[in-house]
Amino acid sequence: MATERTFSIIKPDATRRNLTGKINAKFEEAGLRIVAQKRIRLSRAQAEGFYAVHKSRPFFNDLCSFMTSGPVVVQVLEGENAIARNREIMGATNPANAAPGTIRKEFAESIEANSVHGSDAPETAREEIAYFFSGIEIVG
Ligand code: RTP
Ligand code: MG
Repeated sequence: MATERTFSIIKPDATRRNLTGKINAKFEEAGLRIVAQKRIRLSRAQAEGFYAVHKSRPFFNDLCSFMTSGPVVVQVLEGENAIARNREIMGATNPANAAPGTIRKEFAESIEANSVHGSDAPETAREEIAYFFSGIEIVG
């Protein structure tokens, strides 16, 4: 498997509790390199655009409100098999089902306020990276 890039968000529940460093340590310990990173405040339109795939789901409005409730840290992570590796480290969407040692098991507050986002496939990773970063902001 060649080196791969994935897109990550440290969500508002985690920035509010000052967990950015602890979450980044988990990525780095797992061999993922943070090749781009910025702290931003999502606008409603940016959140709705990012989660457009979920727009008919019952949780869509609450999710967009949550994602705009505080700063987020958007990131590009690089490494062997980075997309799957990152999803392993994040753990299940619902922290009640997340495996021990995962970010969501250790830090998530609820199924919605679950501390991190990670791309689920190569095509979504490419799209999500391009949604937030230009080429010169990514330094491998
Ligand atoms: P993500 O996209 O954030 O990496 O998480 P995921 O693949 O594990 O979860 P997904 O099904 O794509 O859902 C996106 C985000 O929506 C919130 N959610 N809330 N209230 C609910 O039932 C519910 N279900 C999902 C979570 O913040 C989830 O990460
Ligand atoms: Mg998802």
